[in-house]
Amino acid sequence: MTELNRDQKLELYRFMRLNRVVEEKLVNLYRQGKVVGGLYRSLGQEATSVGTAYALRQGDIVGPLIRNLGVVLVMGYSPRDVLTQYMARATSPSGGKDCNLHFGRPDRGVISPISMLGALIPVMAGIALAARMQKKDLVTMTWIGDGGTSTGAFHEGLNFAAVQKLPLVVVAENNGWAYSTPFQKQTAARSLADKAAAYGIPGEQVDGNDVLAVHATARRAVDRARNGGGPTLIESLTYRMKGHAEHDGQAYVPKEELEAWRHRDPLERYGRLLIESGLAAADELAAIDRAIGEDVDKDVEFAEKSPFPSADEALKNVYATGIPETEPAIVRRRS
Ligand SMILES: Cc1ncc(C[n+]2csc(CCOP(=O)(O)OP(=O)(O)O)c2C)c(N)n1
Ligand SMILES: [Mg+2]
Repeated sequence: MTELNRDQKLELYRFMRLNRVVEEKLVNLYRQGKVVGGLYRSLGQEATSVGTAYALRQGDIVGPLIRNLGVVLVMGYSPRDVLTQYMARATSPSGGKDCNLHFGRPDRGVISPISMLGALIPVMAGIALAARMQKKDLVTMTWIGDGGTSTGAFHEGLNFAAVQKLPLVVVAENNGWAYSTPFQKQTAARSLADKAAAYGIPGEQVDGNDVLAVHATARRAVDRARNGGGPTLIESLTYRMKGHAEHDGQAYVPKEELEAWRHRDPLERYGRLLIESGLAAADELAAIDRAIGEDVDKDVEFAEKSPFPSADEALKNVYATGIPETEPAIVRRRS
């Protein structure tokens, strides 16, 4: 495995900052009633999204969850698309027909994030199987919360991927809570990584607030998948610093627990590491932060000035019409 160079390490910082700034702007817009629907934050979890997705390369395919803003930013989504989408504007990727991160980008290898917990694992296993049948060299990656690991789809998908030795990486993001259910009430297992043994695949646990450790672990799993070694289950230990969504005041979360995790903020921690290791000067990081803030402000302005869709657009692009121009490749191979 090759070490990340300085530019790549700074890029990780940039993506984590971008992840945080876009969400902070969204909170302001939410409080002004300008976000349509819920706002699902990833405060404190940015290192997990960014560090894992950064281990992939062009051509790989991801199935993120709505809390994985950092993943889609790494995969090339623009903050402008994210902001207009959250605000249901006509200029958004779905033309204002859907909200939050419910939009895919096949050209960027992103399957639309959905809300049916666990269902992405069989979907991504299926994509990995189809890719193998088409002799395409690609790895698939998906994310699941601690709560989502209790679903039947998690078990079925992971078991199938393991038996078929599919190139799939599953990142179990253990942030301590599934809405108001704490980890101890979610599973009797000691850890989510332990569950890998039942499927006969490697399970690795990583400090989810240490972006370099997350990246190294994901990179190992991606390399294993690419080299025919099958799936890996990564458990990223992190913490949900906000409620389930912006409307949830998380009154059920013990204050001391929240306070303890506040000191482990992944972005502050990584910024300190970059400075202390001499990789970046404090004013260099401050300049990155400033530039991101200014860019995102422009995108917020664009989104605010964008119109809502007009009524006559309501039924456009809702249903597929006609026969797709390209047949699925598997059908083509038979003829
Ligand atoms: C199959 C299914 N069951 C229930 C829900 C409702 N639901 C959405 S998010 C959520 C909690 C998820 O917790 P977790 O998997 O730990 O992810 P986190 O929110 O912590 O990122 C629930 C119960 C759903 N979307 N899909
Ligand atoms: Mg959770």
